Amino acid sequence: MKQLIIFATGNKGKIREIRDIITDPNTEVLSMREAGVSADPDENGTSFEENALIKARAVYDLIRQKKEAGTLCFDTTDTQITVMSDDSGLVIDALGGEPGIYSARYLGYDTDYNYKMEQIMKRMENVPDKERTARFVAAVGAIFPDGSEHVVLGAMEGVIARGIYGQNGFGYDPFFYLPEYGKTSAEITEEEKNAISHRGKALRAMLAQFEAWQRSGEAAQKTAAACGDYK
Ligand code: ITT
Repeated sequence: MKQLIIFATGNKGKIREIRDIITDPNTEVLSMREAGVSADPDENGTSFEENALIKARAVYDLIRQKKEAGTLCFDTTDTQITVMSDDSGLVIDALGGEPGIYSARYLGYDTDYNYKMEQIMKRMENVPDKERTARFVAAVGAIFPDGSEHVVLGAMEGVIARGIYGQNGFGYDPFFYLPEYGKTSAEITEEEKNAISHRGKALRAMLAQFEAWQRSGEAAQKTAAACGDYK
């Protein structure tokens, strides 16, 4: 059975990282647009976990409706579909956790990230180095092929720098300093970032849960077959 993961995101930076993290050759990853659906639900949850599930449910419902109507734009023969989502953000201790779940919307969704980072650095001008701690947090939500809902969290610790450095990554990476690398997360390679990132950790934990779910399904099938034999 082939595995198809439809990722409920419109963020190209996220999808690029997700594709690099999910390396199983039996698993195909499609963004929601590639799967022919576009959901933009109100992210009105109060936590990363709630918002991740809101996004996953919205895409799951659209896929189910299209499947029932026979209008899916991809072949589902011998394929199990899982919908996953990522709700993530930057949590800065000296700002009481801001921008947190509002990271994408902070100072306006379409506002240039250099401007957003400059404004945050201004607000933190007088914050001493040892109090500039922050973390990227990602909640990966998933709806497995049986409709069950799952969510896991990952975090990457760092420090808010006093300048903008590097071209890799996306969003707030250029001012997120990783002391163990002596670089920002926009200066390390994508491979290095995926190995330590909030998204990498949460996604790998979710894939492990998915594998456990698959194994329990196979075990249940074997038990049913054995009971059938007994009858
Ligand atoms: P989707 O909802 O379509 O997935 P989004 O960009 O709106 O895309 P979020 O609501 O989860 O996603 O907001 C996450 C924001 O947090 C993202 O836009 C960045 O500003 C920031 N962010 C999250 N992970 C990041 C990372 O690895 N590097 C830099 N910034 C990150």
